[in-house]
Amino acid sequence: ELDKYAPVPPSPGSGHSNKTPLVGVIMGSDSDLPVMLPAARILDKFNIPYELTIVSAHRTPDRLVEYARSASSRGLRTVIAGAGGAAHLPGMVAAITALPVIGVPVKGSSLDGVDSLHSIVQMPRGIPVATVAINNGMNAGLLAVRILSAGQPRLIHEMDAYLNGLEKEVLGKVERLEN
Ligand code: RP5
Repeated sequence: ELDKYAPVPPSPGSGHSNKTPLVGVIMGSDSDLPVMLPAARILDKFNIPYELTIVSAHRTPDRLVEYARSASSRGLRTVIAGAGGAAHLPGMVAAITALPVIGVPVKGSSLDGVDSLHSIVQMPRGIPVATVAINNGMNAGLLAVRILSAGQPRLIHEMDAYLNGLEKEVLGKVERLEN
């Protein structure tokens, strides 16, 4: 069953272990991959098992329904969905599964990604999609970690360490600039 959602391409990180995936990273097209890979890299960094695949809302509607319907029972805890243009993938997934869905607006060849941003962020009443900035797959990964960290001390601790790392990085730059 899980093989149907085999990752593309294989990740060098720990996310693609034999463990049951907790996060589904999906995208409308392989052309979205450069934007979505940073989400996968974050999940690797936090040792969170995930699956990564293509699900297109308009080109593979049956696959979309099957993916979203089975997501929770297969063990997923959250879904990150990226798409460009009239980006209905995250909203459709959120309509079918009760899991939290994070939408990544992908910048296409026109309208600078604002079309995708509006499509994802402007979900009507009742079906929320947590939307990150245009092309910001990394933040989608980080938000997924935060969602999973509720009640998980290991992840809270590692996220705190990550934030400390960001702070140190900036303070190091301040130091170099001022001295
Ligand atoms: C959307 O259309 C995809 O999410 C992608 O961002 C965009 C273009 O897809 P391709 O024409 O590159 O396959 O469905």
